Amino acid sequence: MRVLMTGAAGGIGSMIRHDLRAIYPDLVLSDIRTPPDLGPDETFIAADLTQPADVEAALDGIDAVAHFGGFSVEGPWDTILNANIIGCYNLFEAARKKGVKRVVFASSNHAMGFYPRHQPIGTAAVPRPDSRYGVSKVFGEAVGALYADKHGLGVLSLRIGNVAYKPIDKRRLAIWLHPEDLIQLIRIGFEHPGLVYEVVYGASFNERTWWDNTRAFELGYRPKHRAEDFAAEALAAQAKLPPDPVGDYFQGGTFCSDAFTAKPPKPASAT
Ligand code: 15L
Repeated sequence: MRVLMTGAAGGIGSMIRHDLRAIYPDLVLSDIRTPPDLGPDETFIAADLTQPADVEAALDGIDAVAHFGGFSVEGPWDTILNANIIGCYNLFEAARKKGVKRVVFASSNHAMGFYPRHQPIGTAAVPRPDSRYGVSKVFGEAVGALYADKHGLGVLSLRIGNVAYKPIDKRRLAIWLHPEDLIQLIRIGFEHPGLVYEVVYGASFNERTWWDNTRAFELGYRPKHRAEDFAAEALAAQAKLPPDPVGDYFQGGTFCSDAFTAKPPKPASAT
């Protein structure tokens, strides 16, 4: 299987690209900028997601795409529009034209960030994005579903929590995703037979989770990493953070409190 990873120069790309290449030796990396530590044995093609011709050239001869390209946090509308909305559309359209079979789309927990932490949600919950960034992820999931149903691409949308080697605060104890568990989810997206369109949460084995990830388990996901092993460290780090009544209430954290002008939520115990 010839695999392309977009966003290869980003944080997640740097964490997983070597392990991904051990599984898919023909891995092609792509980004708008060259990864600074690109090795001589890695294949890289520069592509600006806003340029359809660039994206089509990157997808030439590719069977499966891990789409991690775009802007990975909240940003100005122009940035989100170009990198995450136009860029994502260009990716799926190029995948259709080039006969790509599978796309794993890096969606985000921020598509659902305005659910309170005390309200567990599954993959069928209505989107409640917490930012322009979150809106772009809802858009990407919708484009993925369209291209799966209308054009027969197999698409897996991963609503990723926080990819890191360990959870760094209380919120991350609920949403953490170890890079190895992320690779397992990408493999499901590429290899699960008969996959049409699926949404799953990108989370490791987190006992404090807010998400019902039954569908991921049905597809064969067995996370190996357990957030609670780092609980003492993460809670000590949390204790040093200033209180954030909005961010601490909602699943999306600071993405919710940033530029928040609505009525502040009542604490969970009072609702
Ligand atoms: C994301 O979607 C971001 O890409 C990442 O930088 C983190 O902010 C993460 O969510 C998170 O919620 O911790």
